[in-house]
Amino acid sequence: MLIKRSDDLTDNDVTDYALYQRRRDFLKTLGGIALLGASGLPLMAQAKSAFSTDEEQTPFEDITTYNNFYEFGTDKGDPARYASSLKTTPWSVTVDGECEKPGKLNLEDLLKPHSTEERIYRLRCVEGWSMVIPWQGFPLADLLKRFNPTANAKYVRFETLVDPDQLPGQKRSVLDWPYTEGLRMDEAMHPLSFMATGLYGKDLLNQNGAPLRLVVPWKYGFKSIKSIVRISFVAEQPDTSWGRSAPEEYGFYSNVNPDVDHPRWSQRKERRIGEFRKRETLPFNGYAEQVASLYSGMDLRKNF
Ligand SMILES: Nc1nc2c(c(=O)[nH]1)N[C@H]1C(S)=C(S)[C@@H](COP(=O)(O)O)O[C@H]1N2
Ligand SMILES: [Mo]
Repeated sequence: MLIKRSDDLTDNDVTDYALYQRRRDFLKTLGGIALLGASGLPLMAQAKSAFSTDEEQTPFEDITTYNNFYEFGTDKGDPARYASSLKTTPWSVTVDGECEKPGKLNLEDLLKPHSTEERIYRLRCVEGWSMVIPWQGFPLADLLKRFNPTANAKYVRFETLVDPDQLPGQKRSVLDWPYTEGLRMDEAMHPLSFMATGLYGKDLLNQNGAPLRLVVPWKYGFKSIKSIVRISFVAEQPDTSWGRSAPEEYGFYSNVNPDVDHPRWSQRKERRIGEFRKRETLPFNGYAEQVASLYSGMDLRKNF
């Protein structure tokens, strides 16, 4: 990562995590928290994305050790423990289906036209916990547009790598591999939908879905598919791994919705990792103002 002088910093710059931590510790000593933005950068240097929250960020340690990535096992610690077996270089992504310029791109070519920006998003897992994660990446729409989707492209389907040697959890049938997910075209093109390549100013660790993962902050976390190798424009609503495993529990839309219980638990509240008391879960995970209009006229109990 480029080292820049502080007067060169733009809103796209983020502090290296180690630096961030040192600044935090320094501030704790000073008791000078108010001088800083949530990321630890001096406020002067920080024109934060309008899409970012200024809620307290979950520590790097928690974001990288408390994970769901069933390709490495079902315990929260399994991804951090076993993810070193995933080889992310070389990496390529196939983009195909209803578009004028399909292709298989190596990661460098896929990323080249995009400058990265920071998005500090809430992540709400369907299990009832949440985090605040400072991602780096670029809008999904900017990537999709490069392939000229046709008028037949009504949905986008995403697929994670299949390789049981690198992803040992795939030797078991806890889910139907490959892990797949999908978005309706307008959801995919929404400015909040994000392709992440890093967090806390560092490249993504494997347990968080390196080298490229989706982030859709108004939907339950399982929509944010990791380690993507294929993106397909499709005419029909694609099925999803979680939908195939339990269709009555995991709908296609899976918008965060405190009014629609999971069949086995309430979705009214959530535990923000690091906090003791539970907090209220917000409709669309707090992004209603930006995304509720995508669903006008839809019955969100039926389309859960
Ligand atoms: N390929 C793949 N993507 C996945 C998962 C998974 O098991 N496999 N788990 C999902 C779930 S349930 C959540 S909550 C988020 C967790 O992302 P994080 O570990 O980076 O916080 O990843 C999602 N993406
Ligand atoms: Mo999740």
